[in-house]
Amino acid sequence: MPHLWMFLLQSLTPPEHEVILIDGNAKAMTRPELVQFCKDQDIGLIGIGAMTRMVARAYLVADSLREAGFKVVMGGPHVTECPDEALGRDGGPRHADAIALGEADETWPLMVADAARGELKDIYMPEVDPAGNDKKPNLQPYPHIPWETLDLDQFSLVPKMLQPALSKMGEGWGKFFVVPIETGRGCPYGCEFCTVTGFFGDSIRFRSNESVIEELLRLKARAKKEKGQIAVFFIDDNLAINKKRLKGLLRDMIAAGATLPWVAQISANLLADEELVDLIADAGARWIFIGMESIDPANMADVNKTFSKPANYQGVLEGLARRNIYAITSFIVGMDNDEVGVADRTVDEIEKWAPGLPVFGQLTPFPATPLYDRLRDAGRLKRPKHWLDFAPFVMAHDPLKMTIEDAKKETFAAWSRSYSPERNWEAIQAIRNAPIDTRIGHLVARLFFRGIYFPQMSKMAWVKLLFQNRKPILSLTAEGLRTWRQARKRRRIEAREVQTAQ
Ligand code: B12
Ligand code: SF4
Repeated sequence: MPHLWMFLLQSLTPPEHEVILIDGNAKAMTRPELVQFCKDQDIGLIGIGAMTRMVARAYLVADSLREAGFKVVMGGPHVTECPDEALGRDGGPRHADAIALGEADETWPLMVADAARGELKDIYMPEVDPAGNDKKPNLQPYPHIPWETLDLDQFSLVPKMLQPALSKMGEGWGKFFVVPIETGRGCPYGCEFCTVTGFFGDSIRFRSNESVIEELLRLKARAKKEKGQIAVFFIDDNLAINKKRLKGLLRDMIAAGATLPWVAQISANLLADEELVDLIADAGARWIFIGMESIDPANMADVNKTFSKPANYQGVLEGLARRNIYAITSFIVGMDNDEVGVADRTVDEIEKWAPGLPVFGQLTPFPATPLYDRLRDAGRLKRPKHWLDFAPFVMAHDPLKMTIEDAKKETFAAWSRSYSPERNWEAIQAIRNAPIDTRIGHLVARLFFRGIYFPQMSKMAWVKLLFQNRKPILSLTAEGLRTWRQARKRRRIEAREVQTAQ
């Protein structure tokens, strides 16, 4: 899925400048290739955005580009939280000529204009109100992102080698895009590990329903033109943070026919409302991402997330599953009350619920979060700048009741159990009454989600995976073909009946 900020800032760029977007996840280039590309294109200013997770790589890219003489500006959550690092004011090397702190909707055009005049400053930050708080963009009006004309090819999720074969199967199979859209910003909940409340603020700003619907309708038209599928990821941190507003938006979407398949993040406490879940289903939702974090209420209290009650998780998932919506359930390993065996305890519980796509991370102290400060003050940070020394699934601090190595093993165990061929078969069996396309979508999603932890980067890895999961694949393929043939037969009979009647 592409990152929204690139498209957003492109739309906010003064019109006399051309913007070229490259997503480092979708279009892999070596650093020399990137430098050459920028020279060939005669690029005047380079903007790089990165989360903490990928900032070390972003710095390397920035260093190569600056060495080649390009001006580099950086923005996004990490540089906002660690501005001195990017500017080399913490004793380390300098990586950026300038940085944008916080939301850059209003500062980006200024940066571009200053760069064009050769007067780039070091730091750009939003204006401050009399109380000393950042003035946040109110999202009304919202910039026009020209989805109808943008080149989305680098983001098709259908592998290139499969596109010709899949296109022959009919409309909608050759290309599949997931497009990020926001309807609001901000979250007041302040979970201890999260950067969102600090970055976007605790007051929420919403776009107008009309502006969201207008964007959805343009995407729907684009999907039709491409003869492909477009799904939307509503990237709001908690789409249902204001239930009344969301109900209004969903009703308006349904009335306007602006109902593409979509995914959104919503916390479990807001999903007990039957009317809301009905509207979510009617408006096209397929998957809801829920930050469940832990099945242990003591852990939830430790991270200031008691509003989300593990005792309610099963009911919430079943309410969604009754409407053929499934959940991506996110868990954190290595919380302070976790002990060895937490993976099995958690997965035992998950397997009692309607199946979803569980993902397991580890408690990670992101800079400028209350969690970071608490662990630093308690002297528990083992790698205080873990992002410069990134190690996958190796915690940066000592958990209280197990070791860093234990947490690594527990994470491995949770992923292995949750995506084993046996579990995949069980999950598909558990939803055997759901429509066939929902079940196929579920299986495909399970095979891809496994790759978050077990990278599946070669054809061989995929062949092996498909072979191991042949049982559900063959069973769903046979049923799918039967359903397709029956539908074709029915259509032919209906056509003949119409002809006879005429
Ligand atoms: C969508 C999303 C994802 C998607 C990313 C897919 C994609 N390609 O977009 C998914 C679900 C896959 C994902 C995964 C992860 N995510 Co995420 N994600 C988000 C989310 C919800 C929305 C991002 C967004 O579009 N925001 C809206 C735009 C407008 O805001 P923005 O990106 O910050 O951009 C603004 C400014 O920052 C600035 N800006 C940004 N970049 C640049 C660059 C330049 C040059 C300039 C001038 C300005 C600028 O201008 C923009 C306009 O104001 C954010 C939370 C949030 N609300 O932002 C978390 C968030 C970014 N994710 C976060 C995390 C931790 C992760 C994971 C590491 C989680 C995990 N444990 O696996 C993974 C990492 C995945 C990876 N390796 O890439 C953290 C990052 C914290 C940090 N300090 O880095 C966030 C902030 C959430 C949180 N709870 O704290 N994520
Ligand atoms: S509810 Fe989600 S976005 Fe809001 S503070 Fe908690 S983890 Fe962050």
